[in-house]
Amino acid sequence: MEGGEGVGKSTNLQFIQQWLVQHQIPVTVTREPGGTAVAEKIRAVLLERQDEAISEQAELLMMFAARAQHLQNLIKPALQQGQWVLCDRFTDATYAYQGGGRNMDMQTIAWLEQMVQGDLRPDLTLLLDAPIELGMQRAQKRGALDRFEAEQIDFFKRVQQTYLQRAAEHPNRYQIIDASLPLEQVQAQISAVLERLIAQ
Ligand code: Z5A
Repeated sequence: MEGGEGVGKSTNLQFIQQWLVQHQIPVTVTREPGGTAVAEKIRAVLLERQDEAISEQAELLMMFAARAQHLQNLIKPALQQGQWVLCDRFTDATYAYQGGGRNMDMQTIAWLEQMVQGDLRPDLTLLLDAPIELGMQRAQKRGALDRFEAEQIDFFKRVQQTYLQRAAEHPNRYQIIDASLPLEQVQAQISAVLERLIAQ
């Protein structure tokens, strides 16, 4: 599950989890950065607003350090047990935020992706897309902003553009969901995608 901030990833993740359980599909729900005890500690460092500036390189490497822990200790074991893994953000977020948002080199990200993941990629990426201002309004209702949420609007525009570009480059894996609509209509779009997926 991917998208800018406040587009409804957490809300719809719960909806997908319930949908899969109703269809008797075993599922592990998780998130990035995070998902294991060590990866959650890295998440805390990444999101906290602190006095010492975090360099872009350190941020990128911490994303992949957390991902390596997550893959080894949670995602791969779950897949081996036959579970579906439903993840709130994954490596497309690194392309979008570090590559697009921070203008870091996409080839370096691709190299790290290959090193950490080998050939493992998501089967399906749902991109929840909504106007940036709408997502920010929804997210701001929750109170204090984290280190990413405190970025300027141009940063989020680059993030959104990169997501849309990646969706165009990987049309078989990506499904774009119009997340600006009322929740029932967002969830109807998601259900239709899931119906098609399990019918394959
Ligand atoms: N990050 C990165 O830079 N590189 C990486 O590789 C990875 C991550 C993996 C943490 O992400 C940060 O890490 C993230 C990118 C970076 N930073 N940002 N920004 P996160 O996923 O934990 O944080 P987030 O993107 O800010 O997610 P969020 O703010 O929790 O938003 P959300 O999960 O998409 O939204 P929500 O909580 O489900 O919904 C927000 C509110 O809107 C809530 O009150 C809902 O009830 C409401 N809502 C949801 N849908 C609707 C509709 N359709 N209508 C009306 N209201 C709605």
